[in-house]
Amino acid sequence: MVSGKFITLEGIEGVGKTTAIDTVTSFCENHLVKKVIKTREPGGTMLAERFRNILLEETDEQMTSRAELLLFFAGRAQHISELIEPALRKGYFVISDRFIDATYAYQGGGRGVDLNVINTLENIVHPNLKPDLTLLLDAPLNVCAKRLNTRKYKDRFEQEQDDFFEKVRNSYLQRANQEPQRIKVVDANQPIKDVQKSIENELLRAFNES
Ligand code: T5A
Repeated sequence: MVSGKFITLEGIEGVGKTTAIDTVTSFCENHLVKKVIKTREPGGTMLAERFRNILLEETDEQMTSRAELLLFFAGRAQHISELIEPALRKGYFVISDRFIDATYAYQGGGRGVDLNVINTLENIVHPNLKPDLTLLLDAPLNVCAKRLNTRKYKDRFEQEQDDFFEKVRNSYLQRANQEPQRIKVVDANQPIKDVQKSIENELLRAFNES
C-alpha cells in the first residue's frame, strides 16, 4: 500500500528542472516531510542508469523509435520496483526529474509514436502508479536554448531540431490541459527566485500542510 507522495518535474531541456528539483527537495524536507528521495529518469538505479547511457549517447547506428520507447519503459520498470515503490511504501516523498509524461511528450509528441502504444505499455509497466503532483516547467524554446548555450557536449536528444522541441513542448502543454488537477504549469521564463516561489506555492496548494 502506497503511503508516500510521488512528485515529478517535467519540461523541455534547459527549462530548469535540475535547478528546480533542489527547491522541491529542500521545501519538502523543511516544510512537509523529513523523508525525501530525489531521483531521475532515465536512470535512478544502477541498471536504469546503464540504459540511460545507451539512450543518451550518440552512436553511428540510429536507434529506432520503438527501441527507444521500450528502453525507456525497461528502465522505468526497474526504477519503479527497485526504488520508487519501496520508498513510497515507507512513506517517503519521491521526487523525480522526469517520468511518464516525458514519454508521452518526447516519444509521442516528438517522435510521433502512437499514443495508444504508449498507453498500453504504461498499463503493463505501472498500471497503478501515477505522480501525485507534476510540475511542468514551461518557457519558450529560445529561452531554454540560450540557457544551454555554454554546454560543449550535446546528447542524442539535445541534437534534435527546434520543430522536435516545439512538438514536445506542445504535447506537454496538451497533457497539462487534460489533467489540470495533477499537472501544474510553472512559468519558468522568470528569474530563478520567482520560479522557486511558484513551485513552493504549488507544493503548498497540493499538500496543504504548512
Ligand atoms: N526522455 C526522458 C525521453 O525522451 N523520454 C522519457 O521518457 C524520458 C524520461 C534526458 C533526456 O531523455 C529524454 C528527455 C531528455 O532529452 P537529461 O540529461 O536528463 O536528458 O536532460 P534534461 O532533463 O533535459 O536536463 P537538462 O539539464 O538539459 O535541462 P534542465 O534540467 O531542464 O535545466 P537545468 O536546470 O540544468 O538548467 C539549465 C541552465 O539554466 C540555468 C541553470 O543554472 C543552468 O545553467 N537556469 C536558469 N537561468 C535563468 N533563469 C532561470 N529561471 C533558470 N533556471 C535554470
